[in-house]
Amino acid sequence: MSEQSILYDSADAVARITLNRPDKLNAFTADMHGELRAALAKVTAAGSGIRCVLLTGAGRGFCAGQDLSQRRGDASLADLGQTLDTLYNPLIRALRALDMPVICAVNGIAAGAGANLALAADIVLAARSASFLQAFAKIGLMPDSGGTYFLPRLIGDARARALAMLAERISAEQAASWGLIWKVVDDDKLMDDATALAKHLATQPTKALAAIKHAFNASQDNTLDQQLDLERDRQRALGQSNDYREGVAAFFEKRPPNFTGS
Ligand code: LHQ
Repeated sequence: MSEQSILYDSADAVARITLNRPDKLNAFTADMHGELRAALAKVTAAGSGIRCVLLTGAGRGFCAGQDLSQRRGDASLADLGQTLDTLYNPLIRALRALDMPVICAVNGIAAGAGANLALAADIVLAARSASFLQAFAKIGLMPDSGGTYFLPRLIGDARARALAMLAERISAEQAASWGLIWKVVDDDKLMDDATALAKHLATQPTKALAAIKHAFNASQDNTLDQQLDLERDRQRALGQSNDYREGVAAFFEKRPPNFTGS
């Protein structure tokens, strides 16, 4: 691989992963999937010390989904189910399963699988000039990479169906006002704000944040009874953590807690 299509750097327990094919609005190639998998493996490697992931894109786009130049002519007849099974679905599952928060800083257009990759994150910030597009129907496809799961849960069935069927682009402001994302920030503030947020989260009780993440993931499908049981089990485990002990001690000593993520 000559050009790296994924950039990885880490500081202060935050791993920043940057989609890096700016000329193609960071559209996904198979190589890029491989590099992204390798980056996530670095995050989860024993002793990495990483406690938060920040995902963003290089250039004027966040991600334009699948690179369609790899799907022209006869290649368009390739088995898309296999592509999803081997590339996109493992990626979405890996991000959702990660035992730490994933922040997504959407710096520009997020289209197709790129939009749904962003929605798989725990907290999504978008630049004011960014936009979201379920582009699939424009090329004869349906939303994938979790789009049909995330969209109705985040913004309701009516808006989700229309977005998917009409393939209409919505602004970051619209996305925030519908509850599709956490918030919109000025373009020139996006990376500073997202980095500050990620650094902050990396100082927080990582096990508790992971439990919060998994509990909210599960609550999408669970009954109240199941959720109460899950909360009991996860809280029981958190009650044995160093960070819980530290949090209570810090409260009584009237000082800020020093959470280690253990
Ligand atoms: C691209 C792409 C792109 C290649 C921009 N590919 N070059 C999963 C399983 C397997 C197969 C199928 O798909 C999936 C999941 C999916 O993601 S399907 C959906 C795929 N994505 C799309 O359909 C979006 C296609 N792109 C667009 O509609 C536009 O480019 C958007 C609306 C994203 C941005 O429009 P503009 O801001 O006007 O930029 P542009 O169109 O001029 O793009 C800039 C360059 O990026 C351009 O290259 P060029 O060499 O002409 O400067 C585009 O060809 C290239 N590019 N998206 N997906």
